[in-house]
Amino acid sequence: MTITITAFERSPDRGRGLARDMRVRWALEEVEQRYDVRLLSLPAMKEPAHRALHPFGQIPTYQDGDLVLFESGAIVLHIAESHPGLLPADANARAGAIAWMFAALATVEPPIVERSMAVLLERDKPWYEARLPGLEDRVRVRLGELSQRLGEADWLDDGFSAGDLMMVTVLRRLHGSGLLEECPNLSAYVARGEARPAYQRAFADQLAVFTAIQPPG
Ligand code: GTB
Repeated sequence: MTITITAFERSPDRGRGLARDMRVRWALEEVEQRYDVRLLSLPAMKEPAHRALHPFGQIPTYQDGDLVLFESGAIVLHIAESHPGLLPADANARAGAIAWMFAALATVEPPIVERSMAVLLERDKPWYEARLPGLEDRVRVRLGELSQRLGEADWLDDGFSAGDLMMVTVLRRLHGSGLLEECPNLSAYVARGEARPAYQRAFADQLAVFTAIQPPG
């Protein structure tokens, strides 16, 4: 049975790999699973046919035979649990890697997304200039804590895991903000993730979707 995931037909990130299908693509590449991608327009995501797969009318979804999943964290965890390569064999180490996945999604991602949404949607609002520093400080707190914990290590625990995959995809959303560069070990950590061949394949595939819709010239 072929795995099928969904992604934006026209990603608003213009192929920068920031939409959440990127983490699913990367996980599938890490465990060397082939997959198909079904591209969806925004209106199509809100149609009953897609809502049957995703109650919130979003991407990504994951289908493999009778299994239908939504939520990128649940999808990456399923992939990591179904194939070797993304979770340690030792039960305690495995639980630790899963804890890092949750930390990425529940503790580090929210202030990063809140900042991104303000930059994207509130630039023209009278409160924007006053609000941004507070939002950035909340991101800085988490980055500082994460940086302290990572120290000089390559990955959050012993070897690269689904926890690192999730954390790197979350931190990538700060590219261009200057915030990541304030913690050089985190910048290097993200660069290490992005240098992995599986990441590179996933990135190229999602970029090709965007490039294909660009008018020639
Ligand atoms: N918690 C869910 C998950 O992790 O799967 C969140 C899924 C989600 O937010 N999906 C977004 C979506 O479908 C796309 S990824 N949005 C359409 C809608 O809600 O109608 C979020 C995203 C979008 C764009 C950028 N960007 O341009 O940089 C980055 C991230």
